[in-house]
Amino acid sequence: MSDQPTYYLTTPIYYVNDAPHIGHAYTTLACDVLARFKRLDGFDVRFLTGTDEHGQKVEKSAQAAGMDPQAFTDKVSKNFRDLASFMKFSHDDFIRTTEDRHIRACQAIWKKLEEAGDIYLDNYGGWYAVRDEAFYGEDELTKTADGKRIAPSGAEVEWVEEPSYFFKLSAWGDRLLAYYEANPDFILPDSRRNEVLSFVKGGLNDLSISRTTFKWGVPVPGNEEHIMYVWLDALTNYITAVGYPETETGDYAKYWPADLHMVGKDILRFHAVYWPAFLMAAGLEPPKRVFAHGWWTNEGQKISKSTGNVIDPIELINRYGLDQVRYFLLREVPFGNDGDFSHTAMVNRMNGELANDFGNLAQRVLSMVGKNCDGKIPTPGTFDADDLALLGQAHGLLAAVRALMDRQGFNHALEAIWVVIRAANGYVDRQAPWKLKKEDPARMATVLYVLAEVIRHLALLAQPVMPDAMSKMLDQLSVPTDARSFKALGEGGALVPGTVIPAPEGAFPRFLDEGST
Ligand code: ME8
Repeated sequence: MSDQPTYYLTTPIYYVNDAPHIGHAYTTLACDVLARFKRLDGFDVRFLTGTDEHGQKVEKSAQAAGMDPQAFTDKVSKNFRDLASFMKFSHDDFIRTTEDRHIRACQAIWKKLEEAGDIYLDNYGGWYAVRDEAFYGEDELTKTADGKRIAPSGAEVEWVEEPSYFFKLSAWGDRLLAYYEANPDFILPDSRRNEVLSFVKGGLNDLSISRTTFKWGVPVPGNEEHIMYVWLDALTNYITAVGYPETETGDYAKYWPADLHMVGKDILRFHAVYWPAFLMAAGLEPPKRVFAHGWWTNEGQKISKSTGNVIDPIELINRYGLDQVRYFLLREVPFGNDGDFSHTAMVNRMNGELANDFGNLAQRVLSMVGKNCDGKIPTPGTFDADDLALLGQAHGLLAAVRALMDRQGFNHALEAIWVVIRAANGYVDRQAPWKLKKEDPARMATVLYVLAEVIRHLALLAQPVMPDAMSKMLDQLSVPTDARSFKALGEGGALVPGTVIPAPEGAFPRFLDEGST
């Protein structure tokens, strides 16, 4: 077996009740950036995404569309795959819960839970929100003026009464708390961890894990009157995709436990409470981390179909460009917090940070190399203190960015890169290489070399967020494609003087606002 370290990360699998929107694109984007970062940093990465195709919510949506549920899920799931390719997501696998491999894995984990004595048959009577596919206690609900009961998520609940299998979740509270205690970074950010801790400390009820009143799901092994609760089915996708029930060899042995389940804050409880309890009960290891990010609003409004303000990621990208949107989404908000999308904020970041700060830096430097150095990487002389300070900042960047990415601090990682971009712009202004052409060409060569080398660092490190623009920038520095991993940031990777570079082309156009909203 190779000793290359592995990194297994997953997105939620999205319900196929509706078209993908910016929220779905955001979670998968964050994972894509991390997957690309880890690959460039030498890891054997497995990046999983997919669609959650069973359950009452999907069944109802299929009925509303007048379609058979399988035909309906085939159609909607394709929209998610199309978005993934449009956004150039680099997932290694796209799982659909209607696949045979998944049905096998679900039935296998069910049997393990049953053998372990963690499942019993009883009757369920309680409140259920189809929109959330979740059960709620009476004390969690509020009543509207017209007498409807509403879950904390805003979803309407209905009374459900039927025979049901239960999972003995109540028996797992102490073991979950011990797991959280032993693994302080299991739930990030910390504020979310505290929420989960107090939920579990408040005592856990057994969980209804089967339904009998509809059919669109995985049959319970041994009692086909029941289908498995859609969340037990859905969560199992994370092990299906690494070959469960085969655990001794193959991908499971290689990649499990997952390094990261990335989720939105709405579904943290399922991932940080139910899922590790299911896994421990089945004798399997829990994942290493669940990160719950925040919620996007649109110009201050909750994104919802009923208000008609759903942001279509494809429209956004057609308007602003893929890398620009990728950058904005991860730069605008401290990852974990809620964020508000606005066209003004988007255009400001595109023009200020991409076109001005970074784009101009590269454009100015590369044009000077083109004009004043015969289009070749110049040969530097001895570096002075100003040169060494800037080079030192660039050389320190990988370690800083890596530490931030390891805690999913995307915006901080981008800020760290921009600190060096701004420092490089300050250096250009101070050193004024355009003046040196006549006065001191040898010094000009040194200054332009330092700048080209710093731009190489910046472009390499920004690749995960903006793969196309950075590939273009690295092409313009004639960095060979096999010298674009982070290994090239170490010794021996520096630009080779004399290398011919092509005529420069802007990586980031300025966005001219044509009276947008
Ligand atoms: O919950 N802002 O699927 P789902 C940020 N099938 N992220 C958002 C968002 C917004 N406004 N809206 C959606 C499910 N998301 C289950 C998951 S996993 C085993 C099963 C993102 O289609 C965010 O990641 O409702 C959220 O957790 C997810 O989409 C919910 O997707």
